[in-house]
Amino acid sequence: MTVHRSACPLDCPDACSLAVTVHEGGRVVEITGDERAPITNGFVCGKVRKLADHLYGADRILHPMIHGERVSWETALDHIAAKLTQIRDRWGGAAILPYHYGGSNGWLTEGALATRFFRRIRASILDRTYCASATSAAQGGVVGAMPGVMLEDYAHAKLIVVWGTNLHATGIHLVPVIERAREAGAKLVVVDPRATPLARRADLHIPLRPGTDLPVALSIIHAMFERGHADLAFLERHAAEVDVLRSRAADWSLEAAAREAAIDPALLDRFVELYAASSPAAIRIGYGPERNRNGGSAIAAIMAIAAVGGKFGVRGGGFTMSNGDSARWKVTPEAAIAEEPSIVRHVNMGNLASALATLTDPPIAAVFVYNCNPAATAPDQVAVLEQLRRDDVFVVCHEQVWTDTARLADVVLPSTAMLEHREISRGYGTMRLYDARPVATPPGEARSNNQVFAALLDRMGLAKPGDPTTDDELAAAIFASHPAGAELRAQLDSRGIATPSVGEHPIPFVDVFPSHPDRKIHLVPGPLDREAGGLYTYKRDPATSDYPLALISPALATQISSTFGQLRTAPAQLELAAADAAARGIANGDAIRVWNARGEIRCTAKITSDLQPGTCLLPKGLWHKHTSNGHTSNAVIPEGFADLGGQVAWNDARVQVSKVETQTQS
Ligand SMILES: Nc1nc2c(c(=O)[nH]1)N[C@H]1C(S)=C(S)[C@@H](COP(=O)(O)OP(=O)(O)OC[C@H]3O[C@@H](n4cnc5c(=O)[nH]c(N)nc54)[C@H](O)[C@@H]3O)O[C@H]1N2
Ligand SMILES: Nc1nc2c(c(=O)[nH]1)N[C@H]1C(S)=C(S)[C@@H](COP(=O)(O)OP(=O)(O)OC[C@H]3O[C@@H](n4cnc5c(=O)[nH]c(N)nc54)[C@H](O)[C@@H]3O)O[C@H]1N2
Ligand code: SF4
Ligand SMILES: [Mo]
Repeated sequence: MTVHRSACPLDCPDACSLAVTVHEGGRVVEITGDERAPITNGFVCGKVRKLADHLYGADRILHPMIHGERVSWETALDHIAAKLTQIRDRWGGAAILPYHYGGSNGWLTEGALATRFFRRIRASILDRTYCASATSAAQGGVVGAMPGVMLEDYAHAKLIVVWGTNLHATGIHLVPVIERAREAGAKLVVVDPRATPLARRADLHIPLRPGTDLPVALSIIHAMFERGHADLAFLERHAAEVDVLRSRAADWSLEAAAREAAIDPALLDRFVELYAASSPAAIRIGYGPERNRNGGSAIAAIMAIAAVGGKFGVRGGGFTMSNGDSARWKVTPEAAIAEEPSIVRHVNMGNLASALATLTDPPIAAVFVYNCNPAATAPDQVAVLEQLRRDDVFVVCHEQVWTDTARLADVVLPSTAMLEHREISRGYGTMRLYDARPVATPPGEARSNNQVFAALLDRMGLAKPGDPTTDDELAAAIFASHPAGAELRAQLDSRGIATPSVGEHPIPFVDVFPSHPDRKIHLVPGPLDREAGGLYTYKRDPATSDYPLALISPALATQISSTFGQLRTAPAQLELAAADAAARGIANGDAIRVWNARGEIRCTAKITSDLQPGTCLLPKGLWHKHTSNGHTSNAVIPEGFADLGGQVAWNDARVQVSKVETQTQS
């Protein structure tokens, strides 16, 4: 047995540093957290502790397959190259759509040779809008690449606001830091439609209706100005467009916002007073507020609260969203890709079904899926499945396990997993960068993304002399193009982990500033104002009398989106409030249907006191096998977008629910 240092590249803010015990034969036997990253603090989540079940489980794809028949890699790659060449000759490269998202958060397996390949065949460009695109747009416009409050620094806060994130599932390493802060007297506020584990223990829980963060945040801003709680000195010195923000917030009294959010206005009043009185105050902004029609404006308004309150400039004060794009890294795989992007058709990934159904000139004739499981994770699932199953659409899926998408693909290629390939990755919560070498032997014939795309570049005559092509060459090209590449390389070589040049704990507005030329926080940035067609303009709830219930689909503790879903045996349960169940004659455990004009889900009901009447919940990432009709929450999620970034509006689904009379045997 050998113990190797590694890192977790999964789509999770924590980016744990790992200690991996590997058997002589290259088989992973144990994974724990190590101490290199202070936030990991020696422990990892249950998902990664049990990674061996994923790596060596019965669902692992071991060999290339064409239409269910095992073939050699040579045959599979020849077939793909021939089909793609045929399609390109007939319609041009834009008839080919790469489809990829969160399976891999590193620069060697997301980007790199896949990007080079699709750029060189001039394929349609996928706009990656499943997640964080409204948030990134808002963050880019308001503060640019300024890092937020470091997770470790929440220990210094006297007030912690957890806004739209369920940390017990999706950011477990912040939980003990918050507990420590509370032991030292910090107050905790949670803004979430659901009574999450933290909300249940909070000093204040604001259970707002999904999609109403915008009026809630604007009303808080308005009240802070009106009550003299705005930090005018900070705003004067460090903020732009203060008056525009103030006038746009003036439409929202606490009462008006509370009505929209279906909450008691006294809760908002308490928020304002508590927030104004507390410093340092940190807001941990999650992805809950972005996934609706108002998402971009909502995130911008929440960030603006911290500026109006003047909460920056002290350790533990301000907000944290994503630190992934922080300018402090400036690590990009562009040099390694060695191919400039060109102007080709863009397709929003949330429009997969309609793009396949309606695009002509050229149509989409091939979909190449990697790092993604759209059959389980895309919106408008019923239409997506129908389109992907068409005989005249060629679907390739490069995957680790037999996902719902792999099962419907024409060609399936087995992929390596984390620990089996080299990966350069960084956290989007913590500011740590890793270079993790392969430590485990891939089972079967699994190959990495770069191996697959290198072979296709060769076969289609697209490789150029001097291209960096192996993982080692790609890694070298990435660091060679970085201004501080040598320094990062030295840190990585000694400990496998690097910290940015600004240090591990920069304080916003002391050590780091917004990356705009004036170094100010922009409260109503022009580009965002134009993109949103008026930033902070509230769009009302899409509920109708036919479909009155808001369906939210947050993360499961046991999976990362749909990843690891093959290991779940428990069937899906729709959580709903007792009043909504009673009004429909539904009891706990009853078989139900959940539907709207897009689709229907058959599952069972779970009555909960965690939700307010009017909101129900079916988690994201379930697989077809988890419901009795093979559809998941995605079947009732329409193709709809937030006001910024083309972000999919997951939580704008509105549904009706009814009991299914079970057939009695005669
Ligand atoms: N265990 C686990 N960890 C994960 C993931 C996973 O699937 N499982 N997924 C990873 C990925 S891809 C992501 S994007 C992150 C997501 O992590 P989070 O930011 O935690 O996002 P969600 O789980 O989508 O939802 C978080 C909370 O937002 C609430 N919410 C829903 N709608 C609204 C709203 O309109 N306003 C407000 N204020 N709250 C709302 C939900 O009730 C939920 O408690 O986690 C990452 N980490
Ligand atoms: N209903 C609903 N649906 C949602 C959301 C929601 O809020 N509600 N939120 C969404 C969010 S936040 C996200 S991030 C998306 C995520 O959606 P997806 O991008 O589909 O992410 P996963 O479900 O994690 O699936 C990723 C797949 O990539 C594979 N993979 C991992 N590493 C590699 C690799 O190196 N090579 C290859 N070829 N494959 C690899 C994994 O095995 C896994 O099957 O889902 C979205 N779907
Ligand atoms: S998924 Fe998140 S918590 Fe789990 S090991 Fe990876 S980084 Fe750590
Ligand atoms: Mo995500």
